[in-house]
Amino acid sequence: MTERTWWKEAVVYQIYPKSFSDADGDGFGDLPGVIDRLDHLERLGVDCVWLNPVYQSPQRDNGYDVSDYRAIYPEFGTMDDWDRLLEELHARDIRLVMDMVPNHTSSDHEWFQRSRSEPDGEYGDYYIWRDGDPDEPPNNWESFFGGSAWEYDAEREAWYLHLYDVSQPDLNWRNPDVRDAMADTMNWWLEKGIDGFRLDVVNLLSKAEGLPDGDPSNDWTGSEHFVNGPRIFEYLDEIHENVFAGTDAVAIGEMPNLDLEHARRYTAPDGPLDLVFHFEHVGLDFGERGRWDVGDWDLLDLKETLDRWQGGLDWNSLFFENHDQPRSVSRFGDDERYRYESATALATILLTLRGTPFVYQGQEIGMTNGTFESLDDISDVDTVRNVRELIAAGAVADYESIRHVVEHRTRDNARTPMQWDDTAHAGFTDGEPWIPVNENYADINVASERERTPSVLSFYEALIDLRREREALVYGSYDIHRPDDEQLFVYTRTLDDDQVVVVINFSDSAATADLDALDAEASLLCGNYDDVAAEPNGPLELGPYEARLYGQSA
Ligand code: TEU
Repeated sequence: MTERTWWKEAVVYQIYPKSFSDADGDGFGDLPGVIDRLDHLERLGVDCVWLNPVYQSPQRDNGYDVSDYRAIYPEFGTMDDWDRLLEELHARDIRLVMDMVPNHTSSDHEWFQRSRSEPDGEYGDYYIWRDGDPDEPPNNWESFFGGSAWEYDAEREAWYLHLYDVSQPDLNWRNPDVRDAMADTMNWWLEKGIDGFRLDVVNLLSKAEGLPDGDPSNDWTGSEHFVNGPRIFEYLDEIHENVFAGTDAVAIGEMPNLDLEHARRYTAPDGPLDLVFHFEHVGLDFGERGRWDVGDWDLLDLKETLDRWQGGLDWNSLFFENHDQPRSVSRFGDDERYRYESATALATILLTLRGTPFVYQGQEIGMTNGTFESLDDISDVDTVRNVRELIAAGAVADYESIRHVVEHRTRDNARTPMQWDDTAHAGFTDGEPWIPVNENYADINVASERERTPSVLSFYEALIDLRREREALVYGSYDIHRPDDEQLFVYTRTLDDDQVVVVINFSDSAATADLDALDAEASLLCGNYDDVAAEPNGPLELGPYEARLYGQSA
């Protein structure tokens, strides 16, 4: 029997504040801007906000390079603004989850500055330093953003490890002072009244003893030595004990390269975390060059992955988008012919599978991927470094020959400004936005979505309402039907004597569905097409990307 908790019932809305709403006209989204838009969240019906990092930071990786965990980056506003945001959210019964970055800091952080200048001082052992030949990195591990994961520091005359950008040195979690400092920081925020943390790359904290070379044929060289490393459960249990135990704050682990077996252990009743993010379904479209290629996927692949995680884990985190992923309607749907239909079909999956759904800003209005004419138009450090690396290695000739991959994949797709209305810069800012607005903003924006019927936005609102009313959609068991159907995604959610049947034609052609799962007296609860009969009356005739929910007795 699943224990009932607030975060299982919640729909979470992710805000990437840099691109959400700019109140002071500097082109950079901010906390007062978020406060100005809370009515949108209230109307959408979400229960919780996950806010991407707003701490002091040089912004090389848009805030995942933290230089002070207890201060707000001035372009986002002040600590008073942050306090007001928390108050305004709570006044609307919306919780707040902050983003914590425990694996690395910015190289501007005082800890790193002192670590490099005073090797024998208090912070000397806060990072992963190795002596040795300045021309030869200590091992062959790669940075996720491309190139070696090591940088030689001329001041300390030693190498430091950075699994991400060169400005993001990895903390040394073997050092108990580091673990205490991170727990203190998290407790400091919890005492301010927040409702939990999303923990960045938290399965990478423990590195293998001796830092051995990795297998170069691995997609991310070295990862077998730092993904779910030898002491990871010890570190996470300690965080649980010192930070989360005895509170109802949620602990959400973001975990690259996470497999189901580890996910189960991390979220077991006596495990350290409540929720984990895995990336298997958003890796289905990788190609031969991994992320920097576009590969083929089909509905059977998507169903197989989602179904395996539904069956394998008691409680999933459900997402198709976040600030690191392209727009889901462009990636999994059809953002030209069937934008409304496919965005709402995806919304149906997101909001009716078993687990906690995460809606990323703009997803609720069906925002799409952008166009990026040259590498100079890209802000994302991940894309810029990796593409430069591929060009330098001769793997691709120039930007033009990899442009289709970049436009499909780059994290900038998620970071173009939120589209509020059809005024200049989509109503995001009165100034010059830090990243250009998607060209389609005059057509796709919150105001126009509120006017047109049907709309992606009103569908999200309706489904979120339904999820709140119908407990089977939260706590009900999940069963797939017709797993081998190449066009239809069909499953039931059952709680006691109540059952919801979810039927989705996830294809761009019409489909007929004669479903054993559906009773003659089932009644339509919700759908993304108009004029659908209230009762099934025989086989269903479904249009492209049509989604329907029926209610019936179990
Ligand atoms: O991302 C970590 C990361 O590597 C994955 O999210 C990756 O995108 C995924 O495995 C899909 O391939 C986190 C943050 O979300 C990201 O914005 C930061 O740049 C990164 O950590 C470093 O802090």
